[in-house]
Order: sequence, then C-alpha cells, then structure tokens
Amino acid sequence: MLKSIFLFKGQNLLDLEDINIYIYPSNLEAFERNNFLQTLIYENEERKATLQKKFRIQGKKGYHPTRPQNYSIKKPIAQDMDGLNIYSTLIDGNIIMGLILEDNDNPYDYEDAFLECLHEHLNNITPTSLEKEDEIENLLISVFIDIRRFSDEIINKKPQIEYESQKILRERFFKVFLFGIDDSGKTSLIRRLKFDKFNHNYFTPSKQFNIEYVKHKKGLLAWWDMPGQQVYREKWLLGAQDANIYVYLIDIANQRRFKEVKLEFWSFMKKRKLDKVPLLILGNKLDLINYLSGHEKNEAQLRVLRQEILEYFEFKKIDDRDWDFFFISVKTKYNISKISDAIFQLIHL
Ligand SMILES: Nc1nc2c(ncn2[C@@H]2O[C@H](COP(=O)(O)OP(=O)(O)OP(=O)(O)O)[C@@H](O)[C@H]2O)c(=O)[nH]1
Ligand SMILES: [Mg+2]
Repeated sequence: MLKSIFLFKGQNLLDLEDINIYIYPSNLEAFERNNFLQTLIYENEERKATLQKKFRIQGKKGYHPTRPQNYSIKKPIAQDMDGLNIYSTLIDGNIIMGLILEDNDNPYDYEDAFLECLHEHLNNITPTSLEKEDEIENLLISVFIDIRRFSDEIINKKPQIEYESQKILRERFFKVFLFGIDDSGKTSLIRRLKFDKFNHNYFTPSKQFNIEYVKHKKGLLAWWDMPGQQVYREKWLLGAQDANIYVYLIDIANQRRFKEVKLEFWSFMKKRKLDKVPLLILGNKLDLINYLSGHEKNEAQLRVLRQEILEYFEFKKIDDRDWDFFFISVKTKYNISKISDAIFQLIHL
C-alpha cells in the first residue's frame, strides 16, 4: 500500500542545499534529508548522468531554458533507502517525485499507474507550472489519492477478494465519499461500521483522508473519510472524484454550527451539479437530542425534527440527483444497520 508521496524540486538537483522538499501526508517523520537525496540522485548512474548533462547545458552562457509543452517524465526507479521502499521518477530534470511504499510491495506493480497518473495530472488536466506551493500540494494530494486507490483496490485487495466465493465481491467496488464538517462523527461512523466500536471523545480530528472497506452482500463499499476542518475542505472536490455515492454527515445536536453545515453543503453541491451521483444525508448524534434520549423513541417528535432539518437545510431543493435523509447515532447504533442498504438502494443495486 502507498504510505506517502514526496516531491523534491530545485533549479539544480545536484546542489543538495538548493532543493525544496514536499511530502504528503506531511506528518511523516522527516527522513535524513541529505542521505535521502544522495540515494535518490547519485545511486542511479543513469539519473545522475541525465542531471549532469542538464547542468552542463544550463551552465552555458546565454542559455535560458524554457519548459517544453509537456513535462518529460522518466521511467521510475526502485530503490531501498534505509528500509524505505522507494519508487521515484525524474520530471523535467528538476523534480523528483516518488512513492514510499510498504516493505512488501513490489514497486513495479505501480509503474503503469504512477506514470499514467502523472501524465494525467501534469500533461492532460489543466496545465500547472508547479511554481507555487499550493500547485505542488494539489499535485501531491491528487496523485496520492489516485495511487492510493489503485493500491487499495487493485493491488492489496486482489488476493483477499479472490478468496471470496461470491463472484459479486470480486467485481463490485463502490466508492463512498463521506464528508461533513469537523466533529460531525465521520471517523467514528467508519469505526462503527468496520469494527462495531465507539469511543467517546476518543478521536482527534482527522488530518488526512482515510479509506476503509466494509463488506456487504451486494459488494464492497470503499468508504473515503475526509477530514472536515476548514483548511481541508477545499480538498473535498479532489476526493469526490469517481465516487459512486456521496454521504453527508451532520451533527444535528450542534445547532450553533448549522449555518456552516448548510453553507458547506450547498457550496459542494453547486460544484458537483449535474454529476448525478446520488446522495445520502445522515443526521448524526440523535442520542444527544434531549427529548429523544432514553429507550422509547418518540416517532411523532422525530417526524417534526426531520421536517425542521429538511426545511432549515433546504434539502428539498436537491433536484439534480437521487437522495435520502435519516437520523442515526453512531454512539447508540440507531439506524446504523440501515446505512449500507440505503446506499445500495440509492445506487440502484
Ligand atoms: N454523543 C455522540 N457523540 C458522537 C457520535 N458520533 C461521534 N461522536 C463524537 O463526536 C466527536 C467527533 O467525532 P469524529 O468521528 O472524530 O468526527 P469527524 O467528523 O471525523 O471529525 P474530523 O475528522 O475533524 O472531520 C468524537 O468525540 C465522537 O466520540 C454520536 O452518535 N453520539
Ligand atoms: Mg475524522
């Protein structure tokens, strides 16, 4: 499985002091910078020669390199660096971009996916100069998402799925894009679905997205749990690509944040207009609504609450896709078992 992704950039990659390093996820313990660079750059003769040649040309008087139309992306090289399984490629002679893979991964399994994905993001989608930090960051997270999906869904899941006697599971993966502002309970929901566990005040806010697989008789749901804090929300659109369904989670007990929840919802929906991806909206933390706590469920009050929520958030205005709404409590498990069925119903399976 892909652990992280890095990008090194410098005018002259042979000058180790001049290189900027970017890593995603960024919380990875920084490796010993110079050793790492030495390995990446000097340990492969061909790469070293390419860089030396480029440097010699650049050194000539009056030479002003202009970037060619397309980025040139070299065949990646596999290296072992103090136990790190690295697979990296040289781009345009001044960028090295690499994958840090799990020890037992075979880097060559990633060759096609890595190259295709880089061409896609660098040469096919909107051209990027990679001059600004946010362009680099966006490239890293986009490539990370693509490769991570490839490693999760194609490489790692293959053996496990082949054991399944049901043919259906071998063929059917569905990407569930789970989003919602911070503290709504997304990571808790995944934990409940996957391990049937719940911890109160246990989770720290997520900083990266996380993928978990949950089996269902109709197929395997790949839940993409996005971080919900403000700074991460602009990445939602990237994570939403190729989703089979969107699941929007709301903390219905925290009315102080309803305005923000509504704003984020509609801002996302406007950007995904016409994509027809179905939507499931879940009102979480029902256990915290005072008059509904306890054992007996008050159906009439629940109906009123439902009506209020639909009106406040203007969900009835959703007319470009199939959608559904219901209450859940990750804590008490209320309606948790309904979720997968509702998803398969919405994606018409
Ligand atoms: N009472 C109650 N608390 C819940 C429920 N679901 C989640 N929580 C709590 O809500 C808090 C936030 O949960 P998380 O799962 O971390 O929220 P998140 O949406 O993943 O947050 P970010 O990762 O920051 O976007 C935690 O303290 C959970 O224990 C619920 O159904 N009832
Ligand atoms: Mg989370």
